Amino acid sequence: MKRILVIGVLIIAFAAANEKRFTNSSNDGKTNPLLWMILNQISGFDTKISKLQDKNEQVNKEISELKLKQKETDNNAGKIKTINSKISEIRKFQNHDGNSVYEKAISKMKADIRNLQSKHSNDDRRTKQILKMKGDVKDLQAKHMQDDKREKQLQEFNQRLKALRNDVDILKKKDRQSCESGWKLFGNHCYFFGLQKASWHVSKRECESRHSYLVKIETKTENSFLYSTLTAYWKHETFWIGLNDLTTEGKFTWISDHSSVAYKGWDPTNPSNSGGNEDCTEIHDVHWNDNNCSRRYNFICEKQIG
Ligand SMILES: [Ca+2]
Ligand SMILES: [Ca+2]
Ligand SMILES: [Ca+2]
Repeated sequence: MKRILVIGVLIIAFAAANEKRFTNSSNDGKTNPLLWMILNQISGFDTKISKLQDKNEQVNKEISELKLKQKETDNNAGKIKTINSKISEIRKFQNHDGNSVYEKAISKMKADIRNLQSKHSNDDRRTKQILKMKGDVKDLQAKHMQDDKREKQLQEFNQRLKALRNDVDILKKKDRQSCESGWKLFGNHCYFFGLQKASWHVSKRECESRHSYLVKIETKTENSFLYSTLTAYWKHETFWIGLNDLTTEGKFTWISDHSSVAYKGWDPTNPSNSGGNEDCTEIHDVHWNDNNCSRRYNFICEKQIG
């Protein structure tokens, strides 16, 4: 519209100039008020046109700037569209099967973590159990070693005890095989030679006070032992023995068990019962002889060993 208005004003001005040239070429317009008014208007229009042109340039400049902004906006819109497209793709991908692959992956990872934690926890528990078992085994080994040590000590103790018992048995055996001081051993019997002269009955009591009896000579070897001892120590000494016929004349028995005489070591002329009063028996040199019981002789006691 502004352009049309400007063009119209220019046409009117051109027409007015032609009219001035053809009507009065010597008049500068002051003589023609209409022309002067038109010229003033044209001048005003020129000013306005100039302003309009300036404004038009400014508008064009703004339009250019707007176009640049529009282009930039369009570019941004393209980018946004691309981003939205990608977002859409991602959402579509995420919504696949109603569950996210990532969520699945995360769930799987969480499950793995839980499993690992559980396994780790189990491992810890097993480790603790193993450590405890190792400790128990160590304690048992130590206890076993102590038991072994005690067992060895016990075995050594038992061996020493056994050795001591053997020693005791040997000593007992020796003791059984030996006679107390002042007694002589023959076989498994001990013999005491009493060198204090006394009657047969006193001698008998002397033996009894020594937990023994007047000797009972049962064998030739026992008789030989007595003979050899008497010959070696008390040659020609006389000793009472346990044989007597106090109960029944002529029937000799041993005082220790009242058994009849079996082995006999009589002197060839005895028993003689000389004077009708020889009921006790003594031994001298190598023979027995019945003699008066009141006579005072040495005596021989006998007891079983042990
Ligand atoms: Ca005897
Ligand atoms: Ca007699
Ligand atoms: Ca006689």
